[in-house]
Amino acid sequence: MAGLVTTFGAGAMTNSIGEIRDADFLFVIGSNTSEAHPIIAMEMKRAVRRGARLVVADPRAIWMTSIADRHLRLRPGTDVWLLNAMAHVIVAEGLVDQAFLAANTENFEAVGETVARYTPEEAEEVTGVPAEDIRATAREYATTRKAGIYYTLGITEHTHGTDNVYALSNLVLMTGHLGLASAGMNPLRGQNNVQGANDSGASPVFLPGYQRIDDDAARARFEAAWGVELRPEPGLNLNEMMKEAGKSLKGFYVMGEDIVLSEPNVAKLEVGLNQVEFLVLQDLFLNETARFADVILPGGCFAEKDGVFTNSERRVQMVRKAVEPPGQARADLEILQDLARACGAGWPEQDAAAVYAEMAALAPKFAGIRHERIEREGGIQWPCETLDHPGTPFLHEGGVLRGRGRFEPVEYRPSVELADSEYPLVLSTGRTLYHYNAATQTRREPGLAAKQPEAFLELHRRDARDRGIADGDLVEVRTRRGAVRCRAAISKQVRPGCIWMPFHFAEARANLLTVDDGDSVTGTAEYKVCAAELLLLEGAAGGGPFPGAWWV
Ligand SMILES: Nc1nc2c(c(=O)[nH]1)N[C@H]1C(S)=C(S)[C@@H](COP(=O)(O)OP(=O)(O)OC[C@H]3O[C@@H](n4cnc5c(=O)[nH]c(N)nc54)[C@H](O)[C@@H]3O)O[C@H]1N2
Ligand SMILES: Nc1nc2c(c(=O)[nH]1)N[C@H]1C(S)=C(S)[C@@H](COP(=O)(O)OP(=O)(O)OC[C@H]3O[C@@H](n4cnc5c(=O)[nH]c(N)nc54)[C@H](O)[C@@H]3O)O[C@H]1N2
Ligand SMILES: [Mo]
Repeated sequence: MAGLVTTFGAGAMTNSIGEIRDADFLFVIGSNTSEAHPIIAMEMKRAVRRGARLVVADPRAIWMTSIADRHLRLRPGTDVWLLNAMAHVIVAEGLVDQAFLAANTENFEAVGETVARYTPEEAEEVTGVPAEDIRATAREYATTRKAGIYYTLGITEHTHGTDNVYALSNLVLMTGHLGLASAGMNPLRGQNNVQGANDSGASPVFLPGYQRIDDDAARARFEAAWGVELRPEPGLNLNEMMKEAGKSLKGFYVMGEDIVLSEPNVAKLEVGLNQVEFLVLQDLFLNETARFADVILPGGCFAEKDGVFTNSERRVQMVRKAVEPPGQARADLEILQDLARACGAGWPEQDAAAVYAEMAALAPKFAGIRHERIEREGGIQWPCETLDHPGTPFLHEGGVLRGRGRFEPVEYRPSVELADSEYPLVLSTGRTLYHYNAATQTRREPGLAAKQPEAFLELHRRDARDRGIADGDLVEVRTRRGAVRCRAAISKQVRPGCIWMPFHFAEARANLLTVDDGDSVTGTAEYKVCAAELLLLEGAAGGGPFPGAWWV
């Protein structure tokens, strides 16, 4: 979001899911789409079947690479080299969309100068991707009109995540692939309502509707409506908060996150949490973080409350209460309202529809959206500024929202922790089809739990042989921060020298291993790269072929 706000003026997917099927060129980078976004992957499949070209840039072989025209199997963390080299080819071969550049962008010269130094031949040395593949991909992308970019955490979960987004934005701007159907720059959102959470101001910088807290005029509008004074300074981001646990932050209110499972370098975080004086957990279940809680407020799940979720394509959709929350559990909104009243804030009686209407009155992007309208018409995509506006399927039509799209030159910076003689392997982490993040929900579902009952570590046959490890053996994975035990899955998915594990499993927490160094702009941790070593545990019995990836 930070990268896209800077370059285009709006931090969201530029285009819609339904447009994917009509695209002629799909560039999927750092997204395991078929496992993490299966519905979107289905649209991609549909496009490929129609004849669209698909290029996947990913260190791992994933299901998407099995239907791709080309797999750019880059070394982890080298995306800036790959993307700058593609820009190099586009400039060198005169494929820049000059008309779009003149009418809609600024600062191209700076990028032109930078990418001149990023030759495909040198890129091949750094990334491992053949120079000819880089050239061919750049040409195809630049010369196809309906060409879209789709990316997720392989791009953002790095210390240079925002740089990666800038490098991608530069490609979009120099080819003019913006403001058109089936094109654009599409970050596929992770959680069902992460877009809605950002939209409504769950951020240390933004009030609802991406209005900055340090913008005096915006703040004054909210102060008048709420009858309170607001502090102008942005708060701490998530990564900063975790580092301040038990230091400047003595109290924690954790709602809908299992922090000791999903935050990086959790052994260090746990030391801080032990110093925290008061921790409230509002969750559906006693998750791992519950061990640190003083008070637990049982929240109702999605099926136990009314409200809206905003999906990846900015579409605000209704969620309706189907069943009553069990026991003492209550909808999150009711819990928060009661808490505010107990604190003397004097909040009025408001249902979810009234809360949304209040936000719409203060945030122009959503001014035309109401629960009643969605009930009548179905989901609406913002921006939607008036009650008779139909909503916006793709952004930047007829002009970039920022005014002019901004080119941001970026230089390659390596990941913070590289493999060395002591820790010679590169560990990356992520998710699988069968479990959802902290897995508090999916591991309670017997069908899913049976499909994937336990943690595993994927490794290349060569690295297994070097260490005397057989498929299914019990291994210990070690980094400078901690160690976990799980079974080894010998896999064709990972490159030699690289290992991979899911972060879903509480008994083998991948985040005991990861680094907590964050992106320089957003603080997002480098979950995708750290240095590791593997050890075969004595006496571990090989259990025959071990089912790691579901499709191999
Ligand atoms: N089944 C299931 N679906 C989910 C989730 C889940 O837990 N389970 N979680 C949801 C959430 S919150 C999110 S954020 C999304 C995440 O969706 P994804 O980002 O697709 O999920 P990851 O498993 O993190 O996969 C990241 C991909 O980036 C690649 N990658 C790693 N390092 C690099 C690199 O340096 N460069 C490049 N180019 N690629 C790299 C990995 O090999 C992998 O294919 O999924 C959502 N959907
Ligand atoms: N190593 C590694 N770590 C990662 C990642 C990675 O790729 N690698 N990915 C990161 C990413 S992108 C994400 S998004 C995070 C996700 O990590 P988390 O946010 O911790 O995981 P979730 O499973 O999405 O949800 C957390 C909690 O919300 C609760 N919950 C679900 N619905 C509700 C509700 O309606 N109300 C309330 N109050 N609680 C609810 C669940 O029971 C669960 O305890 O993990 C991050 N951590
Ligand atoms: Mo996520």
